[in-house]
Amino acid sequence: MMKCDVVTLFPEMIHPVLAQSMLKRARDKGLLDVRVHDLRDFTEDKHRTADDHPYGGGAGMVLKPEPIFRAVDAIRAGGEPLRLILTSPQGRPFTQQLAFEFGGETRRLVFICGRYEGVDERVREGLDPEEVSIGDYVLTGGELPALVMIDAAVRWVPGVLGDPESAKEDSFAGTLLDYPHYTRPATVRGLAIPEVLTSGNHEAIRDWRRKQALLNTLKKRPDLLEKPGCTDEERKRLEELNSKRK
Ligand code: JCE
Repeated sequence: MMKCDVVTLFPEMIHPVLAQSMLKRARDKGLLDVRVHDLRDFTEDKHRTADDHPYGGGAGMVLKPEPIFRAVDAIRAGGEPLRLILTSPQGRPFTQQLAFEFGGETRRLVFICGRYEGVDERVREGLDPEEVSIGDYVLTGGELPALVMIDAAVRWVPGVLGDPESAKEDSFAGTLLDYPHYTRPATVRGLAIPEVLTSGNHEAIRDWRRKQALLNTLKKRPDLLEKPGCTDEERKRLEELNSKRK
């Protein structure tokens, strides 16, 4: 069971994503508990102001600290241990390793989503959240990163994927990219599927897929093959394949 909270000025960005496909099914099965908190509910002025101009001047707005502090206080009041995560382009990179960690986390994962120019720096000082980035590009806020992290993490919660092997076998779980997949029809617009897949020879299919995964990785992401997680067997097969290529 994965438990999380999303603290956001835009709860309507979160809800529809949670209501579809795997995330919906995980929630229906009781394997994912997500609570979405509207920052405006933690404001105290008539206009429910959650942002303000930056001290020192300059363009843009900054999320006010108090609504964020109050939202986290309210979550803390539930009494469960928390793991606070601030989504930010300055954060440590989100990886499959961290997705796996989040998926097995027993504490509630609290995603604090920034907006505009970001959050008041005292949120970092006061809450000391882990700062995590989903990649080296700037977004308009932390909602999509929070959803990306929840989506990647929930796959590691036992029972979420139909087949427990799926999480492991998918691309990036090891160091290799995936092999090509095909479904019916056997021929479409003159494009046929590889014959081996209809041979019924499971050993041949396994070999073919392994080889395709290696070739795919070599062609599209050769950098992945430099990584230590690549097994010696994979490296050896790769050198063989490489030497046979013209
Ligand atoms: C965010 C902004 C930097 C000025 C809150 C961006 C995460 N991997 C990521 N890319 N972008 C984000 C992210 C997360 C939260 C916020 N911004 C926009 N970022 C400098 C403005 C505001």
